[in-house]
Amino acid sequence: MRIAIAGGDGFCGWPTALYLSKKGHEVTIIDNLIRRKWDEELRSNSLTPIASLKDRIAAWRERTGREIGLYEGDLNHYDFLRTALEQTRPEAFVHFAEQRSAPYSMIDREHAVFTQVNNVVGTLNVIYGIKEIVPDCHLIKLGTMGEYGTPNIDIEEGYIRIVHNGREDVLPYPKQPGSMYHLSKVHDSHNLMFACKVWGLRATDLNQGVVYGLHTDETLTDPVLVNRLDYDGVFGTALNRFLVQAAIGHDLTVYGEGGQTRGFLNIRDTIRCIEIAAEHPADFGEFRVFNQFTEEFSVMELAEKVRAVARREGLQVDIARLDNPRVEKEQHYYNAKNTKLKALGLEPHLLTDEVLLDILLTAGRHKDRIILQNVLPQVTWK
Ligand code: NAD
Ligand code: USQ
Repeated sequence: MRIAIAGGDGFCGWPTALYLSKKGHEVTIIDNLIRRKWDEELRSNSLTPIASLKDRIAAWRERTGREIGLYEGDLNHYDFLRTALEQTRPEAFVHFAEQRSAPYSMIDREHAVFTQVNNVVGTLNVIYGIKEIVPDCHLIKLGTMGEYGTPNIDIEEGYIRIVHNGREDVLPYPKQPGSMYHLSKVHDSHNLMFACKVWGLRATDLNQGVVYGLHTDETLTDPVLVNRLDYDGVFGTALNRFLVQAAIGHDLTVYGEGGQTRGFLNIRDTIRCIEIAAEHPADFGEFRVFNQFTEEFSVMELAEKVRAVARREGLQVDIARLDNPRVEKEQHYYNAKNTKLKALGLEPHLLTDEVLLDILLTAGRHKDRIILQNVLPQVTWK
């Protein structure tokens, strides 16, 4: 299959590009490398030393003989996107290419506006590009579980049956996102649903939970192929942050009471979910929604797991309860459905002590690169 991967230089996109290339697909990456510029802006870095995208692609070619195409540019530039689509004619378009940090989007007005324009306009351009140039192409769009927020009822996969005043309908599940970034994903979902309905496009919205880990079979084959690992207070996500903190004996930064519960998945499952979505495209006119996570944990549960594994390794690790820099429920009901990807063949990699230890050891190997002042959160919601 010809597959375009927008955001293919990022944490989820790079291992996905390698995996799909290995599986024999014709992969083309579209990326403007802006994630690397945000590291410069924030004076931050990936814990792992990542090669330039061109060097990564060259190393993959040398190792496997497989070619990954590259279009370096911005989805917000429609002429650029149109050229990429005309020249590659993808059958599936995987869209990872957004500003994905909630704290980054909450820094100030400029960062909120940037995030929503980058994400919403970029996705609108992808919608119009597919409509104009490759209307049969299946759009696989990364959404987020955070679109739903934390309602006091079970979370369904995209839609909910509602009976109201004696009538009933299946309607989009209510959205209560918790940051300007998460809001951008909700706006994307609405635009996509409309485009599918009006123009008969086919799209799958993957409402992904928090991703942990970094290695996949492919990224492990050569140090030049290593994936990025974010640990800072802006781009680092909960479990990966705790593991890096444990590796340097830093207190684990649980925000508030720690009862915040989310869906989590291993990066190895992210790549497989994309493959499953590509192999089973949505119908024309269908806006399909999958919840893409494998297990639910509260952040305190994760911190306790990390502490136990780290202490077994002889690391002195404690849990700190920081004042929560975010505005969010710290104790709440959480029960989200995630059956659709499993029904299509996903076999989850679960969070075992072995998996935790593997990431902890990787973090330990690179701990000299950690910029200590980036570990504590600095962005607040208020
Ligand atoms: P990332 O920041 O590591 O990668 C995103 C990539 O997109 C970067 O390489 C960046 O340069 C590129 N990009 C951003 N805006 C672009 C634009 N306008 N034009 C071209 N390229 C652009 O993020 P990630 O962690 O790989 O996340 C990928 C996607 O998955 C995002 O849409 C994110 O919302 C979603 N997601 C991520 C997680 C997670 O835990 N990492 C969880 C749920 C959902
Ligand atoms: N948290 C801590 N301590 C930390 C970091 C986070 O307690 O050091 C808490 C947060 O307050 C929050 C939860 O952990 O309650 C998750 O935070 P996170 O930073 O791991 O994840 P989040 O901001 O939600 O964003 C990440 C990705 C985003 C994706 C989202 C999936 O950056 O792109 O959309 O996970 S989800 O959470 O399902 O919406």
